[in-house]
Amino acid sequence: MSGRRPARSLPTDEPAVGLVVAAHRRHYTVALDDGRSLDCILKGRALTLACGDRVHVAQGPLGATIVAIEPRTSLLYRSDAFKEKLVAANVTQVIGVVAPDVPVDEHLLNRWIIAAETEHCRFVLALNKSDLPDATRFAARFGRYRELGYPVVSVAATRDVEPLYPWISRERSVLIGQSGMGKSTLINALVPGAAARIGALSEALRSGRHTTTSAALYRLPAPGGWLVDSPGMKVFGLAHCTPEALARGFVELRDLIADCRFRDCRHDREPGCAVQAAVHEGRVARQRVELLQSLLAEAATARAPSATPTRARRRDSVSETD
Ligand SMILES: Nc1nc2c(ncn2[C@@H]2O[C@H](COP(=O)(O)OP(=O)(O)OP(=O)(O)O)[C@@H](O)[C@H]2O)c(=O)[nH]1
Ligand SMILES: [Mg+2]
Ligand SMILES: [Zn+2]
Repeated sequence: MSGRRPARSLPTDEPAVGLVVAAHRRHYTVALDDGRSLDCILKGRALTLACGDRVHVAQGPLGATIVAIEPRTSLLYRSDAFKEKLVAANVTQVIGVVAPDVPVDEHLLNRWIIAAETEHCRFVLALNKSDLPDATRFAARFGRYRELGYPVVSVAATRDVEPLYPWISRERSVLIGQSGMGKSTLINALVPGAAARIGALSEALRSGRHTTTSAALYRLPAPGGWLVDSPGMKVFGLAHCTPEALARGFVELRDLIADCRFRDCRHDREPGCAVQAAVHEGRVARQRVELLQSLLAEAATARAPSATPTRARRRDSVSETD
């Protein structure tokens, strides 16, 4: 993002191709393949973009306008019955960031994992602020994610981010997490020249705190690699996921679910439920199964006729007002 000469208009009428590097509501910054950076608008409400989207830009009457979007390999987004919030497009990896000095909402963490699995992205859990005194005890809490097969990486954004390098260098990643976990501080440590604004939690009532308000993409030195910084999120609705997709997001339950007697088993009290049998035998964590049940119930409510909006769900880029 940084170091580019901002240009407000294109010299020719030829559409130019580039990468969305900043998204705030319907305004986007596009890094063109020729090296220039352009502030763009998007006409109409049918389309919404996210950082990571490849777009075509043309000069319109209102300035540089995004006229086309290239097909996406992935789209990380969250949704409830009424709206969708795009987080990042074309990512290969989702990095969840947690830290010992902010209460971690583990249900939220599991939702990021499901969102990543649904889009066939790798999920990595970064335990940040490993310099804090209770970091070892904190890390012990997350051993079960490693057991599920997810890399768990301890780092300190303010001291040593080296453990993350092997995971990010050639990937297209998005950092996701609750506010104050240190996502922007990690970006500044990982990306040469990045100047993401960070917030100090110690300030009284958080006034004047530089919380991230919209997503931004930072290129990495290795060709094709980049990182997206996203605003802290308190909720991550998965209303767009089918019951099957939600269940597939639980890696340890995939094979079990195939053995349930009923195809539409809710894994609650149904006879012949292989998931409940595994819970009773201590082979899978009850907490994860409870989360799956609550997600299935939530998805059913979002799909219920009374909850269905008369218009299609509104689509937006993530921002501070979420
Ligand atoms: N001790 C310590 N503090 C850190 C570390 N990383 C970040 N911080 C501090 O944590 C606070 C929040 O950091 P940010 O990078 O703004 O957090 P964020 O996740 O981007 O927050 P939002 O933008 O609100 O989502 C700041 O005061 C940072 O200095 C770390 O590794 N160790
Ligand atoms: Mg931030
Ligand atoms: Zn079942």
